[in-house]
Formats: sequence, C-alpha cells, structure tokens
Amino acid sequence: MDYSKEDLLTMYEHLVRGRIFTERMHQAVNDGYIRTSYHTALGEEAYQVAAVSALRPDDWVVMSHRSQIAALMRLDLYRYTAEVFGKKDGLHRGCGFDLHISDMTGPGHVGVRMSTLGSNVPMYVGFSWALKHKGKGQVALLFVGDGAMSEGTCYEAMNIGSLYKVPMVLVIDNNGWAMTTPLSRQSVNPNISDRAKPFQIPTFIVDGADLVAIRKVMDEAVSIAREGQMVVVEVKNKRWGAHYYGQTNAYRDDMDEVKDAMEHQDCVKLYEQYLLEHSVCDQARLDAVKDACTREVDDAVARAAAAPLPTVEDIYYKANIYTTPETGGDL
Ligand SMILES: Cc1ncc(C[n+]2csc(CCOP(=O)(O)OP(=O)(O)O)c2C)c(N)n1
Ligand SMILES: [Mg+2]
Repeated sequence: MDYSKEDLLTMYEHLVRGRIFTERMHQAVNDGYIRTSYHTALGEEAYQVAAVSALRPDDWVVMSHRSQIAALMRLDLYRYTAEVFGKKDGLHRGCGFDLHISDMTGPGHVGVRMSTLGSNVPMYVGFSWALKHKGKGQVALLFVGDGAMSEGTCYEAMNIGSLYKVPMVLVIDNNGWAMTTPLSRQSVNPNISDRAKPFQIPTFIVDGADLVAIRKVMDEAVSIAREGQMVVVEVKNKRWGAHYYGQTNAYRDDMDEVKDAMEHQDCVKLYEQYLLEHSVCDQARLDAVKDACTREVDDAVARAAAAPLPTVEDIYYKANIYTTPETGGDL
C-alpha cells in the first residue's frame, strides 16, 4: 500500500460525506430549499477527493459547476449549504449560489470561478503565474468539464501556461456529456487531454471510479506542477444524473451504461471494497464514518433551512456575488 491507513480513511470520510451531501442536496431541491439549477456530482466524487488530497493546504482549488465535493474539502459545510439555500449565513451572504463560490481570505484557499465556460482557464494560468512569482511553491488546481474544453480560450491559455511554466494542474472531468451534447458530437478524439499535447504539456488519463489510481496520478501531476510545469489530468467519468438535478435524461441513449456504472463502477462501493480487502479497517468502522457524516450533513441542512434570508441591501450589493463578507467587499 502506498498510503497510510490514516490518509486512506481521511479520503473515505471526504468521499462518503460527498455522496451523502449530494443525496441531501437532491432532497433539498425536491423540498424547495434550492430553487435554481444545481449541477451535482453523483458518481463523480472520487476524482475530486483524490485531487484535493494530493495538494498542500496552501495550494489553491478552483471549482467547476460540478466539483462541490472538492470545494467542500476546503470550505465550511454549513456556510456552503446556507449559500446554496440562498441564506444570509452563506459564504456569499446567499447572493452568489455555488456558481461563484470562493474563499479568498480564509484558510480554504478556494479561488473565485466564473460560470462562463472556458473563462477560468486563462484566468488561472495568470493566477498560477502570480503564484510562481510569489515563490512559495504553491500550485493551483482547476477543474473543468469536457464541454468547457471546447472553448477556444482553453487553447490560448494552455499555450501560454506551458510557455510560462505555470504551476497549475488542469483536471478535466470527461463525463461524456456537455449538457445535452454527447462527447461523440463535440470531439473527434474522445481523449480530450490529447489536445494539450501540441503545447508539450504532460498529460494523464485515469479512470474516475478508481480513487487510489487517481490519487497516484494526482500526486505525480502535482509534483510536476510544483517544479514549474502546467499539467493536464483527464478523468474518465460517467455522468449518472441529468445536467442538473431535476432535468430530464430523456435525450440520452446511454442509460444502460449508466445503470451498469451505478452497479459495477460506483467509486464509493469500489473504494469500500479496497479498504476492506487491504485490511485498512473493518465494516464497523466504515459504518461509523457514514453515521458521523450523515449527522454532520443533516445538521448543516437543518441549520441552513432555518437560517434567515439576506436583506434587500445584501442582494443589491453586487460585490457579494464574488466576495466573502470577511473581505468587506474586496477580492
Ligand atoms: C460560454 C458558455 N456557454 C454555455 C454555457 C452554459 N453551460 C453551462 S454548463 C454547460 C455544459 C458543460 O459541460 P461540461 O463542461 O462537460 O461539464 P459537465 O456539466 O458535464 O460537468 C453549458 C453548455 C456557459 N456556462 N458558458
Ligand atoms: Mg461533461
């Protein structure tokens, strides 16, 4: 085994909390606590946990619209939940939703993201370049989807990122769909990371259901980035749900594959098997972790549901969308 029992169990905690959190957010949509489209990551939790686990605490994480599980490893669970419920206690006073979630000043080191697909890649090439010049050896980890990678800005950014040797890991969640467009209708090559090769960027491809395999790839990718080189990691995932929770999947022709993935390629089940087979812990320990995470998530949901709404002044103070109250409106 390449990792300590403690490290492996910490990843399990994040993984299982992420799964329970996603299920509770689906319920929150049904209950009317979340009133806008929420893009959840059911079945795509492992790569997020593995990626953030490979970082140093002072490295930076930047979400995509589907990487809440990664962000939750850095953010306060209650304040994140309150944000998506549109409550005043939220990270952005309930005015930003999760599309712009950040924590620029806290210990979380979660960078602001823009919801315009492709815009984050050039932005964070610049940010990583600044990190390089600060000289503290920090790395930025950026999540994007396969659809986002069809925006031209990504390629200008990869060229400059490689040329300037920025310490950035671009993790591509290739889940086979961009909203209602299957990968086969947006790319001649199913391996999106091949598009980084002309820029001489090192690339990796890994199975999104295998948490330990992803962690190994991420350790290597982060160490290359820290030495001063942009890296691309493509994770092959399957989008189990619709684009956002509540949307129909009627346009999809791969639902048999989804069913099969849910049964045989569930990253949580596979990781539980790994932990048991490698005698990292017993079933009772897994159950105890699950129970503790369930209580933690249920508590955050109950508190967020009962929390007050933002005031009209909060809502019209536009800086709330991108900033956290701690900064007093500054980024
Ligand atoms: C420039 C731009 N075009 C369209 C959209 C609307 N949009 C939001 S998410 C999305 C699909 C993204 O697909 P992908 O990057 O594969 O991520 P996934 O939803 O599969 O996680 C689209 C088209 C947008 N946000 N920005
Ligand atoms: Mg996609």
